[in-house]
Amino acid sequence: MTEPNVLQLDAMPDWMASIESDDLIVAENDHQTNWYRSIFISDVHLGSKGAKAEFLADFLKYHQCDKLFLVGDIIDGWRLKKRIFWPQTHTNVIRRILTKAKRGTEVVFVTGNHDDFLRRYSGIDFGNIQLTDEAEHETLNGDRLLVVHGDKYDSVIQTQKWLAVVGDWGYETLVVLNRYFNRLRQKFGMGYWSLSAYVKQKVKSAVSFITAYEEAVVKDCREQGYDGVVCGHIHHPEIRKIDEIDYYNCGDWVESCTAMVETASGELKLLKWVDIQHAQNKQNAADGAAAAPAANQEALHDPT
Ligand SMILES: [Mn+2]
Repeated sequence: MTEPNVLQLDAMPDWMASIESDDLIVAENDHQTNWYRSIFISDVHLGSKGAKAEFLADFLKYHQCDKLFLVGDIIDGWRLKKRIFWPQTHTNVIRRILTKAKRGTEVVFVTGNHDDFLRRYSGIDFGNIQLTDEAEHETLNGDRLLVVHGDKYDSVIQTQKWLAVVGDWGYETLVVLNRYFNRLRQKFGMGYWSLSAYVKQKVKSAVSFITAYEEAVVKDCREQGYDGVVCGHIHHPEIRKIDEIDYYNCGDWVESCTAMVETASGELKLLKWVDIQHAQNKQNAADGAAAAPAANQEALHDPT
């Protein structure tokens, strides 16, 4: 792998300067929000076409937390180096995160391999946003969790390399197919469904890789004396107890669109955007509102 180039910004982008007068704050206050002790999100891949940025922006709007962990591959620096792709929806995700930080959420940005251009800045703490390669989180029940993206475990796995698996079943093609497939579903008024995640589950080589990966993560976690681990990287959301160690994988916002949350009572659980979307659509229908487009929940009623 070649040495990553540092992304250079000539000036502060307009959207950063305009956070002070953020209209999103008003929008958020107008709606019911779900509060969590902490939220963990990974593998958003902003800057790539596969990123479901609209979904995530919507999720961040309706879910609040004391601590937000970005568990790596939030920005796809690899993709951006090849070609600049940055639509407004991707900016909206960044704005939502910065707005949260500004309003008191502690944001911990754990770097991943696709945003490894940030790793040279690890340790920097600006305001409510901290940049790091690894973090620790203590749950309400006192469990110590290692928070790490997880790409470093690729090299530990003997059987197969992740990239080899990815090459195997034409991952890129699947992600593109998935996009068209869901556009079609949307046309027919159907909700989002991940074709690529489905296919991945059916491919044996991918399954054996995932198992080996999980074991490698848990082994390191135990050696370091943690009770559990929160990671991402393999785009496979999961909650599992492996030999007394809690394994939490946040999933991703390219296929599965999932987030790991710690509830007010200290329990970790997986939220699926698909479920949230269905609940919102149901609510909209019950309110007699016109069917809202899949990623536009602006019409959601004030639930008070
Ligand atoms: Mn990764």
